[in-house]
Amino acid sequence: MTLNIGVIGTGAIGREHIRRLSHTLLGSRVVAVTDINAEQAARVVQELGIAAEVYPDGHALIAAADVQAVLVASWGPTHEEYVLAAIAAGKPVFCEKPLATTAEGCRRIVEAEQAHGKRLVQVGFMRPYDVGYRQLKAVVDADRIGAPLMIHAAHRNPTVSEHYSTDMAITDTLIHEINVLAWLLDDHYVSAQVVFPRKAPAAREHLRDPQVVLLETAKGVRIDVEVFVNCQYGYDIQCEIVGERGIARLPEPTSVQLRSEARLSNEILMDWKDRFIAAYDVELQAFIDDLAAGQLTGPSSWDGYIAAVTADACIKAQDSGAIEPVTLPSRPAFYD
Ligand code: NAI
Ligand code: ISE
Repeated sequence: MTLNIGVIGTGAIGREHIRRLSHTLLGSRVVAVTDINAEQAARVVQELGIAAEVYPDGHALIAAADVQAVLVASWGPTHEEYVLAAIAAGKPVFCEKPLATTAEGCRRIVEAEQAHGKRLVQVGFMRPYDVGYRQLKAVVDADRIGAPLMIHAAHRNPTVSEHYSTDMAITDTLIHEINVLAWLLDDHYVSAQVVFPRKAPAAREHLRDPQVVLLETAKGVRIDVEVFVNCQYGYDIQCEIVGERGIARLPEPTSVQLRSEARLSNEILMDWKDRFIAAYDVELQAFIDDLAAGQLTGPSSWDGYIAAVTADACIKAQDSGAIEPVTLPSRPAFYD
């Protein structure tokens, strides 16, 4: 059976997802697209050679009779409205992160989904589908380094657009670590602090970059995440878990090792699209397959909600400089 998907937002990741849904994955086709930039939406349809109708807006797309599932890849502030509309229409929805830009917005989605009575939402947290993170988790779960004590992590982008603000380092960037590190440790956060080193010269005037986020978990694990979005040299994701009797590191992406010009070297990727290309394929294939099997199992709206609650504490900590508590509600049985 082929799942007919409508895609809202045909920008950087929207286009990538349309490509993989149309040409890489099994069991899906894109039958509808929309973007506030209608010309761009039409261009994407043409360039990717697909037979999708271009709709005037997201609500018309969600209502379309042939759209069986929705993928939201528009700007973050529009996500809540479209996810709620998809739930109201009883249609499954894959929503790129963030699920909503506020914890209250995520809460409204969680409540609407529970009122519907069945899971309809998967959030685009793809790192738990990345083979390197899965290997890391397998090492921890098999007790090969003892119980985790600390994590040292880094999320580095070569550069960001002029619209990127200091709080987006949390809501747009750190949000992936918030999700994947809790999943790795099978734990949740209890406090957050943010400290700012000397500012990088490449960072625009309004942006405080880099920043170091210090998280503490319920089991007492201490985590430092460096978020540095003007590092210039590459897109670089690092994660090292220090356990009671060993250390486990996230594998580097594979790259050809070069011996040339008196150097031994490996290339570093520049673009997030390439770093997690396989993980995006796997997460969306899981969405399609789970819907065919009748039950979503990937990152849920509850995961989106608790990530947003944690992000709120981090943003508060950016301003206060203090250690801020993270107070998470308990998980409803609906999301077990
Ligand atoms: P982008 O700016 O390249 O694309 C967003 C598109 O949404 C634009 O074409 C814009 O015209 C369109 N848009 C805005 N408001 C709309 C509306 N009301 N209706 C329809 N279209 C609308 O941004 P990008 O990088 O593609 O990011 C989109 C979302 O995906 C963001 O929430 C971002 O955080 C997330 N993202 C997730 C990634 C991941 O690793 N999971 C990677 C990159 C982005
Ligand atoms: C982007 O929005 C993403 O979600 C990427 O995965 C992330 O690594 C990057 O920093 C963000 O800008």
